[in-house]
Amino acid sequence: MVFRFQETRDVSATAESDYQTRRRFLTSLGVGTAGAIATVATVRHWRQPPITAQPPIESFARNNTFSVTRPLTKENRVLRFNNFYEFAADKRSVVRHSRGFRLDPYTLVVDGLVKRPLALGLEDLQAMQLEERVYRFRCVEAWAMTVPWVGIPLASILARVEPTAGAKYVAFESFFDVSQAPRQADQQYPWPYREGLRIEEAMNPLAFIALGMYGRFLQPQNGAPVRIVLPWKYGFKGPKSVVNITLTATRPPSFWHTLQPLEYGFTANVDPAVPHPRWSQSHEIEIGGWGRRRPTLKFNGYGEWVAHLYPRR
Ligand SMILES: Nc1nc2c(c(=O)[nH]1)N[C@H]1C(S)=C(S)[C@@H](COP(=O)(O)O)O[C@H]1N2
Ligand SMILES: [Mo]
Repeated sequence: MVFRFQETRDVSATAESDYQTRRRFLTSLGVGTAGAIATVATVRHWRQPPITAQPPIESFARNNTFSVTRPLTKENRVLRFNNFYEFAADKRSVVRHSRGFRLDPYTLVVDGLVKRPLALGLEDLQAMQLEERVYRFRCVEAWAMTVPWVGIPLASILARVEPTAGAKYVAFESFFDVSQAPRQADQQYPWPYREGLRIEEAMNPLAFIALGMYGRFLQPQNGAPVRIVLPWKYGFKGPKSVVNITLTATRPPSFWHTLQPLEYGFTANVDPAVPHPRWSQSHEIEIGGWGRRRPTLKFNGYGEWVAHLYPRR
C-alpha cells in the first residue's frame, strides 16, 4: 500500500488548493509580496478581451427571490479566473486551454431511480423557461464572486423524471473526452469529475442548472454548455459541463472528496466556523475587489432557504 500512499501524496501536491496555486492567487490580488513583473502580468491578463464571445440569450426573466446586495463581479474576471481541472491547474490558464472545447452533439441524460428517464438536447434545455438569478459564489479556497446566472431550477428537471421512493441521492457526471481535455488521461485523478447531493438538497429551490451568465450562453471555461450551481455550498460541489444526472440509492462519489477526504467533505456547506485543514474560512476575498477581505457568511448567506436541511443534533 506504499504505492497508494505515494499516489495520494503526488495528487495532493497538485490539488485544488495547493500552496503554489494559493500563492499565485494571493500574488494576483496584490496581498502577497508580489514583484512588479507579476503585477504587470496580472494587469495584462485582466485587460484582455473575452475569448469566445457567446450569443446573447434572447429571453429570460429575472428572478429576484434570492437577490443579493453586493455588486456583480466584472464579467471579464469571471471569464478569466477559473477552476476547471480538466484543462489546467492554474486558474488564469484555464481560459486558454479550454478554448474551442465543445460537446457536440450535446445530450443531458437524466436517469437512474426514476419513472421517466429523460434525454435532453441543448435545444430542449434552451427552449425551457429560463430565468436569471444573481447568486453569491464561494470557492473553498476563500475567493468569492457575485454572478448573474441564467438557467433553470434543478428541481424542475427532477420533477419531470419522477424519482422513485428509493432515490435518496442525485449524482452528477461531467464530460469525459481525453481528446479535448488531455489532462483526463492522468489516471491519478478519478475522471470524469463527479459530484452528488442528497435528494432534498437537489430539490431545494436554490439548486440551479446554469446555461448562461451575464445574459449570454456559457463559455467553455465556465462549464459550457450546462453546469450546476449551488450557492450555499463551496464551488467544487457544482460540476461543469455536466452530461449525466443519475438518481441513486447510495451516496455518489465526489471528485475532491475521493482525492482528499480530510480536506473536502461530501456536504461542503459554506461555513466560517469550520476551517479547511490548511487555512481559515472565516473571511473571503472578492475577485476583482482589490484584495479586500470580508467575513464569510454561514451557508454563504442562504440559511433562510437551506438551514432546515441540516438540523443540529
Ligand atoms: N468538471 C469540473 N467542474 C468543476 C471544477 C472542475 O475542476 N471540473 N471545479 C469546481 C470548482 S473548485 C469551482 S470553484 C468552480 C469554478 O467555476 P468558475 O471557473 O466558473 O468560477 O467550478 C467547479 N466545477
Ligand atoms: Mo473551488
